[in-house]
Amino acid sequence: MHAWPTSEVPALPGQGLPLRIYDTATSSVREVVPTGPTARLYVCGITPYDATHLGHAATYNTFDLVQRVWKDAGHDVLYVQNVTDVDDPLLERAVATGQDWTELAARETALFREDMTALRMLPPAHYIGAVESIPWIVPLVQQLLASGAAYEVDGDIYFSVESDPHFGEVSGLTREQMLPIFAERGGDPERPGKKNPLDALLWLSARPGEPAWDTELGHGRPGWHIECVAIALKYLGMEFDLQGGGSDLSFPHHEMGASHAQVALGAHPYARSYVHAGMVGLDGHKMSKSRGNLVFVSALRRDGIDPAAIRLALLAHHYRSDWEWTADDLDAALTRLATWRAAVSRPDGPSATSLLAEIREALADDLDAPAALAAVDRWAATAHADGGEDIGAPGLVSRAVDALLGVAL
Ligand code: 5CA
Ligand code: ZN
Repeated sequence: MHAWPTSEVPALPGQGLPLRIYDTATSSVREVVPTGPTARLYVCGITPYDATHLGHAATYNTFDLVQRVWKDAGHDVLYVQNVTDVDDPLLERAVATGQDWTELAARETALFREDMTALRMLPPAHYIGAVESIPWIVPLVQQLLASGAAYEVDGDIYFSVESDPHFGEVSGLTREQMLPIFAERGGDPERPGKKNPLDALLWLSARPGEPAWDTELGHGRPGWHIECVAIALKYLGMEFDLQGGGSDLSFPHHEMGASHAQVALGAHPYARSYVHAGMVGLDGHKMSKSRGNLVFVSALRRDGIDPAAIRLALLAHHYRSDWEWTADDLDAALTRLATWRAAVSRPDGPSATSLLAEIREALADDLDAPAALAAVDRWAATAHADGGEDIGAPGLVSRAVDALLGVAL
């Protein structure tokens, strides 16, 4: 699949700081310094059955900041993202609305690309669909079967969680905590014939009326977790630097993915860090396609809202906190954007050297975007009040805000 066009990242003087970020697996803020010159990042992509909402945008904004901090610290970034373009929720929506599932997926993926472009999210180098990844999924499942880590239940294939001594290390949940979450998030703990209720589906044999592919595993389609594993291993290999997604993916998705890979390759760990963004809510509930309480990025754009303001509204919340979208978020962002634009439009301003250092420090400190915004606010307030002597300052601020926060002033 093709991704979306890139936004130039302006060059900045000096160099950024190493990224410290909260790793779910160790429950701690740690320096995640890439092992080589190229940082390897996998971020779970959308299931394209509805338009991009602000919760998705907040999560992708988080990992866009990760890339910007790494680049500023002198790394290249190899970024991979998937599209879950065949899975139950997509097929169910297609049937419910009388659409062809491939057309639904293609249309929503196209809209996602437009939204990401408008929000200046840096594109992945490899943007890969589940369907495209079937040829890499099949040998992985075969490997798991051969080693006894996978087994059949009525023609479907399951992963045995007991085959991985590290199972549970990503989310840190107990079995009692896992069980209800597994059932809520696509798992089937009650299915008869499974060795362990938590065992996850690797391969689903063909169901009437559903798409299926002819492979060495039989006629069927892949499970969800193995899709991301196959794509990540193909393009990044084991021990890549960071696996990202929203907090609803820590279990079971990232836990299972790590176990699938660790057992199939006999190596550990799958990713060097697991980073999760908080959930954005609306009217008291997590924004979700299934609940339908959504604010779409594309709807805001259609209403003429500047995407830079949408992005500033996201940046005003720390990525790890859960928060509720309200109309005030957008009003505050629009005011801030106008203030910043006026300040960088002046012929000169107060020196911005320390501001650049403050933005870098804030972002390197567990992506503290709200602190970075506050630093720019302070500079803009001084620029309005006193003007300044530095003719390079407005240009430096607009380049720094663009390069580090993805906001074009
Ligand atoms: N295709 C899978 C990942 S492989 C999937 O979870 N797709 S999704 O469309 O449901 O979600 C895409 C990303 O947005 C995931 O990282 C998910 O955690 C995140 N996300 C979904 N809803 C919210 C929300 N309300 N707030 C923040 N992030 C969200
Ligand atoms: Zn995923």
